[in-house]
Amino acid sequence: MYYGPIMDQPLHQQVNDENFHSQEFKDLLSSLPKERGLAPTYSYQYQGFWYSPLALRGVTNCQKHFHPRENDIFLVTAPKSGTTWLKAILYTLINREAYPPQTPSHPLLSKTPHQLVPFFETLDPSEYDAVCNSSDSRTRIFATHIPVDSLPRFFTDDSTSSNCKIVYLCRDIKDNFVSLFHFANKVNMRPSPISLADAFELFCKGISAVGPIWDQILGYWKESLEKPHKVLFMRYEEMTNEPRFQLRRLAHFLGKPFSLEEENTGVLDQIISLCSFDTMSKLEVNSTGILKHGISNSSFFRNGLVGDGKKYLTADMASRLDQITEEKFHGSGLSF
Ligand code: PPS
Repeated sequence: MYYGPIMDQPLHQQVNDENFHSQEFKDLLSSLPKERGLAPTYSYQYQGFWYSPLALRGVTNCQKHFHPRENDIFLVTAPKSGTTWLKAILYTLINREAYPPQTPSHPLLSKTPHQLVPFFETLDPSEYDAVCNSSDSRTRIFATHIPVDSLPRFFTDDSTSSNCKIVYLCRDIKDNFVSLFHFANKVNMRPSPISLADAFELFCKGISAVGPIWDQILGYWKESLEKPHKVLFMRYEEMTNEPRFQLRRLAHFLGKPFSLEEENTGVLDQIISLCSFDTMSKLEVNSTGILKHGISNSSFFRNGLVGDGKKYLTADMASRLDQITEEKFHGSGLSF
């Protein structure tokens, strides 16, 4: 049965389409707790996290059908924490020999980061093998929001021959929530706009894209401490404040450290500049057109500022988020 994307329908219609999901998946949905969340349809709770049907389909497909290649790279993020940015950076970093960042025909100038590095959640299993976004055929780069405990074991299991690496990126919770709120209304996730107050309540209860966000972050934080060779934990704010240091760290983790020559000829700065918010958001490919699920390319670029969340939240909202964050991360060594 066909249950891939239906190209000429917007996302909120696709997920309601009878032919979109297999019977097996529909049976799974009907067995799960459900709530009204940010998505146009119900959100479903699966293995402790809340998903739209589309995202959940990506998780279950990954669990059942994904077979890794030797050096696959998974970029995992909490939604709206800088995925688009790190997709661009990872792609440029991995392919810098084939496509030096200053080349006028660089793929990032004509394709969006989401086209070059697909989200698992938007792929049909039949498409996994066709992903070819690295000059090394043993490596593919995927992105996903799947929590660590819901990933197939081979991602983090040391006993397998797989050398898969996970790059995890998160962001200040207040900025993350505000970015998600704007995105939800911009892409009409619901038939009518959601208020900041309603979105906030859902977010605090964890009923948001792959929420509770704290649990998703904490899972990868712990995994990165236990298996630093498998999981690299990154933060949006650190990428903003010290991009060169973070880029070196990322390149080293992926086994592609910068050579002295690359350092001396400014390759790091060229990657940073090519993938910057300013450059990316002004490219025609990112400011026009829509992705296959009906989301406009421009909706992934708002302002890319650190600390922007505070402008939108009341003092009570900010302190409630801070309090939840403190309680959830207490004793973990992780703080925001
Ligand atoms: S998604 O839907 O999960 O893929 O969205 P995601 O890309 O994670 O988050 C979107 C936010 O990231 C900002 N953004 C960037 N910041 C810095 N540099 C670059 N190149 C970049 N591209 C996107 C984007 O503006 C969103 O943040 P806000 O705070 O809403 O501006």
